[in-house]
Amino acid sequence: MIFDVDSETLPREELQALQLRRLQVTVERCYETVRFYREAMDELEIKPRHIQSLEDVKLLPYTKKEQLRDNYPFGMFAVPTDQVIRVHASSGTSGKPIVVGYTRRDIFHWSHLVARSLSAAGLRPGDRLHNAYGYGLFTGGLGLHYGAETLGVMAVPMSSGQTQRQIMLLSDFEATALSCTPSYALNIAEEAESLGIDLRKLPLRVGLFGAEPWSDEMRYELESRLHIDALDIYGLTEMMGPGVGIECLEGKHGLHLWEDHFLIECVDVDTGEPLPYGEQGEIAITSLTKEAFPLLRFRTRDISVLDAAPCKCGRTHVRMRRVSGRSDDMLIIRGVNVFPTQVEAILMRTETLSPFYQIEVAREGFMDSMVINVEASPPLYAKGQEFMDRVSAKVQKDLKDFIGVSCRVQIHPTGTIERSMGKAVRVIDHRKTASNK
Ligand code: DLL
Repeated sequence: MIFDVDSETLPREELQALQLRRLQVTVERCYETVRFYREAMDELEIKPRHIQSLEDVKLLPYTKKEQLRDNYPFGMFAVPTDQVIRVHASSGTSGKPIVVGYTRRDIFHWSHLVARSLSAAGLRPGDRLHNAYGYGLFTGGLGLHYGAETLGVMAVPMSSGQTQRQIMLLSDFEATALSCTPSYALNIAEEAESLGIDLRKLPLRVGLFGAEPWSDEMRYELESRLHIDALDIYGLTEMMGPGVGIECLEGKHGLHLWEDHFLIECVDVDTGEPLPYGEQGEIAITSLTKEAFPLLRFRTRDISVLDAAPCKCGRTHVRMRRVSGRSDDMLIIRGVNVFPTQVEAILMRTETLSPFYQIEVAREGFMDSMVINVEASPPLYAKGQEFMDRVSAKVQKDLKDFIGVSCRVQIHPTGTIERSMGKAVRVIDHRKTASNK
């Protein structure tokens, strides 16, 4: 069953005609009501009437995160604040966050798109969603919550933390779906195992994991430890929050991005030139229905590939390959580009290692160095140092062969790497801290 069958299976020509109408309205709204856009478009000598086809999106200015930050807190709002019924904010670790606003209609659309996403993941009225995304300014908690209610699913507003209590309630309330970051799901699985609770015996059927990059190897790990289908859900505060796209249960390969509400481009990270389907680049998104916080060509910094091939589920919306990482999280180690998810995939193919890891990067003299700290599985640790040395040598070789970078792999006892409650910190880059001093 498809929740919103007319919109989700719209033939592409009709979908594009709808996108164009909505793009024209959005551009008009931005130009008339947001000073930043009026100035940016005037500078390019572009008026709303110049947008006559979807191709014309290329005429519009990009929007970058820094520009949103410069307009803190409400400078990018396209409606008077008395029409804004909710705000959220990005989790910026330093400086001011990016604040986004929603009108009543925005909240309606967001709830609807999350309901659509949950439905694509196989949820139906009668299901119970244990929602362990954080509630608050972060969009994960309330975003999933409203979507569940809209679909008619019971929402359990757990938020993150208190892992033992989460496990008790997951089991007592007989949740059929779990939503949280993949790293927190792993934390829950590990804690349950240490308490002797077998989560695989619960009615839990599906996991909605996102808000951070993760690998297919992590998917297999979570699927086998929790006995569920683990699906990838994508979104970002600037566009509304979770529910911009999701993998469907049938395809489980690429995330459908809801193109009736978002115009998706993939662009060259350096030049900003639009790229054809199938090429890897940065995802840029234009909102098509948002009232309070419309954005034109927002540069997400997320690196992926778009795929327009039809999906066996029948949905016609373009699919985005699992995000490999953010352009600003990409490590450049002695000239080689490395995403933490690539390292994750190799660590997780090594059975004797546990899936908890952190990457440390530093500069030694003129050379970058990368150390991968990873935990041993208890049986590996019990085998002693010599055996662990052999495993780390093997992983070092795999990393060199598959990613092309030499690094040191340090294996630690179980439980020594920090567990995540939300978005995991995968990289500690001492080069950045050193240059900030
Ligand atoms: O993380 C919204 C969200 C909540 C998405 C719950 C999914 C589930 P932000 O905190 O603004 O919003 O972070 C957005 O997180 O640009 C990506 O870099 C990353 N991200 C989000 N989903 C995924 C995913 C929420 N499925 C930023 N895979 C985005 C990889 C993801 N990265």
